[in-house]
Amino acid sequence: MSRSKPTSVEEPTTTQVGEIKTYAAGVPAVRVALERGVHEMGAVRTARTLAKLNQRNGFDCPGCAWPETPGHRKHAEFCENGAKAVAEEATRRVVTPEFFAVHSVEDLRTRSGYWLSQQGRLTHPMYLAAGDSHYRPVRWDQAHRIIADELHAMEHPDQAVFYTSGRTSNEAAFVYQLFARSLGTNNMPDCSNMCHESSGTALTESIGIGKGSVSVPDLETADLIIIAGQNPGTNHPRMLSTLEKATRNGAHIVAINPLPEAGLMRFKDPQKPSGVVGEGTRLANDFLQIRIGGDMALFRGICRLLLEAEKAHPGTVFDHQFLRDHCAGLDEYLALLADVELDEIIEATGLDDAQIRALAERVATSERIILCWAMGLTQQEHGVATIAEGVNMLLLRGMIGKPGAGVCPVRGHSNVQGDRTMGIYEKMPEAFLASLDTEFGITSPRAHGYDTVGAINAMRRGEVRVFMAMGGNFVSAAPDTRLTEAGMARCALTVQVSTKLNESHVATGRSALILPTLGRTDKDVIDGVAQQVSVEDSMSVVHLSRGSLTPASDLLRSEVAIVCDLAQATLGPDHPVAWQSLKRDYRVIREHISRVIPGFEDFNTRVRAADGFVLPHPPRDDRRFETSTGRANFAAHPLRSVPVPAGRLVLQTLRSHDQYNTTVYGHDDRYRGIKGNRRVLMLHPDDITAFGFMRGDHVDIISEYEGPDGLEERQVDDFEIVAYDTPRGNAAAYYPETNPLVALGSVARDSNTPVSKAVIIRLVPHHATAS
Ligand SMILES: Nc1nc2c(c(=O)[nH]1)N[C@H]1C(S)=C(S)[C@@H](COP(=O)(O)OP(=O)(O)OC[C@H]3O[C@@H](n4cnc5c(=O)[nH]c(N)nc54)[C@H](O)[C@@H]3O)O[C@H]1N2
Ligand SMILES: Nc1nc2c(c(=O)[nH]1)N[C@H]1C(S)=C(S)[C@@H](COP(=O)(O)OP(=O)(O)OC[C@H]3O[C@@H](n4cnc5c(=O)[nH]c(N)nc54)[C@H](O)[C@@H]3O)O[C@H]1N2
Ligand SMILES: [Mo]
Repeated sequence: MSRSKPTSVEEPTTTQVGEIKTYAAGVPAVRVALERGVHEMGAVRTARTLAKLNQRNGFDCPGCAWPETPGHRKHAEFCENGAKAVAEEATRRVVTPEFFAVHSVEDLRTRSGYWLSQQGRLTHPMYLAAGDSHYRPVRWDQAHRIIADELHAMEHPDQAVFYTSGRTSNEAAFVYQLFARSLGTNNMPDCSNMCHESSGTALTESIGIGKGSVSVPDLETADLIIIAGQNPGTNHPRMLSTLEKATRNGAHIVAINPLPEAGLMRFKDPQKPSGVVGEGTRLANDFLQIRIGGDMALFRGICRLLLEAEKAHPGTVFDHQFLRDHCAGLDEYLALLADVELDEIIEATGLDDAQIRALAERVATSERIILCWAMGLTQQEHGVATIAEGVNMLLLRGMIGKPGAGVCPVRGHSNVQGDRTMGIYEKMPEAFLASLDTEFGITSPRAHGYDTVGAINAMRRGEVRVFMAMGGNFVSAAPDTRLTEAGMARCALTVQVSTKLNESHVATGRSALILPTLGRTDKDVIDGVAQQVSVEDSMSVVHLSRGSLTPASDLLRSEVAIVCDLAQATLGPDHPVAWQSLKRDYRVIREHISRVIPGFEDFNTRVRAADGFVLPHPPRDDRRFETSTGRANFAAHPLRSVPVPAGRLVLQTLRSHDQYNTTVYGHDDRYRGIKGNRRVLMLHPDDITAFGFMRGDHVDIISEYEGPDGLEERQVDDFEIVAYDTPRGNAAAYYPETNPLVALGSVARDSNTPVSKAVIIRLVPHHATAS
């Protein structure tokens, strides 16, 4: 098959600012998706690929974790951004050894992440020896030997760290954690530590399981859907079809966000005639333009108003039977509510009295309420407390474990939830470890390992010898880019299992390996046998995924094969795990999973059902709460918000419409009307004036973080000011360009998630420091 060579990539420089869009999807979305596909893959490959997306016998979309509507796998279920994620992976461009011979690591370090990813799919295992200037091709067996030797040279297994991004299949994740634990470490940080960790932490404490409790049919039949801190039009576009259906069924939708995100306002379904012409469907009935970090105060204020209403009309607001039969900690929580001042709530949220009362009234009178959220809530210092407060609100109304109601943390990466189920977690519970040990005859370590921030700190102290990443782009996704890079540089060996080139391949340890792997769309054939993998979506549905495209090179290996061969090379032929038989037939891995992880009984049979199968969820299934008290717990955290310090701004770092996390697809943020430049800072027009700037001015951004040793400052240079509809004092800029501003020490209480949505900043004119 002929493949095109890497192309040079133009970096646009002029910024165009247009109108903020008031609707999402529609015809432009389909056109953009198809153009991108044809550009990367050619027409035939595009048609073939999109036809298999989210289909039965097809592959799971690598875009996001939003579920397929049950029974709908026969229709084309994809969205503009899912199609872009596929085009990005299925591109025909390739990065070969000749590419690395031309470009030294030094040279590649000067390139943007956009440029790196645009070069195409990695085709060969590559090795950067200590002191060398270029990556050179290496055989697979040599690569495994290099890693095994370095692992054997460690004084303690905890000198190794095994990171996972959330695209890794269940099967690959399971063998990966089995390898790490066989080696003797729980050092398994993952992208979830930077993502929904606050959700998992809060939900486990409150309802005994860290996963959402609703399904697509629940959303379609809810009468009140609250969407806080999420931008589904860009990040979960298929959710819009579900919301549209909910609206048609009479749901009232409330969007809580500092920004008027297009996808929350109106939706034009590109797959229906009504989406091609006309206004589309109104989605959010109410938009509450909240201040960054104000959500906990809003939920608490609502609970206070619910309490007042209950007092005024006893027995009409609270679900007394649910509270009596299933909850703990109510009295303590109600005592806390008694002290709430509504003025304090108004100040923290920036909303007015009427808005807060109207939402409280809705919450008091709706029969089926669902709370959806994503990064706007989790990546806050008080993210765990905020989510727990949202759950408190639902508990007062008995909204867990009944149809059409519940919690809906909308996950990011397509299998991030499954990876956690499979044991990718630095502190898996004893029951899992014991079961793993019994199944395989190993002794898993019991001491907790490092999470993402913990791993970076250990690297900086020089305590990590080998860092291995199963996918992702650790250097660019992690907070505090410069400190993270410095930490990587202290490792003896960094290993990246990747599909495409990124910053983590050029900010390396003293030596480094790139191991090219198959993606979701690629055919996975081992010893002539076609393999399938499985994934778990945001609503605990497990189903199969099978790629169908010819891989970018014959040398690509599946993640499962890479782990099993590495384990064999490291642990030797006498190790109790039969690594080679796991690698040859993934059904054997699923057999093991079925015995180790509750809910996976008869895995190989049940996963073949058209819609897969649903994992157990005790609160959802029968209002069972496996918490410390055996009941759903009211959380009584002190009220927190994010006031704007004088002369400063609070910055949130978010995604544009044309990126997948650290992978930048293009420089336009279509729905926000910002085109041609990602180094922009969105500010309220009055703030621009108040700070003495004009739109179009270029500034350097300095973040301020009060660390244990005093004030720490970090800086990024040359951002263009754009006027935007955001609350006063609240700014926004894109991730990952602004990650250098997020202090490593700035983490969410209890979940250790980097606070990427509330960075205190000040601005200086760009020229002042440019010379
Ligand atoms: N196309 C595409 N799809 C993706 C991704 C991608 O990069 N591109 N990433 C995937 C991943 S890993 C994830 S985790 C998800 C992320 O999905 P989102 O969480 O939707 O992503 P962000 O861009 O971080 O958007 C955060 C939203 O929260 C709002 N926000 C910020 N601060 C606050 C606050 O204090 N309160 C409230 N109420 N809102 C706030 C922002 O204005 C923004 O609308 O998407 C997944 N899907
Ligand atoms: N400032 C700030 N920082 C953030 C966030 C934020 O909102 N603001 N969001 C955080 C969140 S929610 C997340 S989830 C993390 C994301 O952190 P990561 O998951 O580490 O980052 P990605 O950008 O998704 O990783 C992209 C890389 O994954 C590789 N890849 C893609 N597909 C595959 C595959 O199938 N297999 C393998 N082995 N590799 C593959 C490609 O080489 C690609 O370059 O970032 C976090 N960082
Ligand atoms: Mo994420």
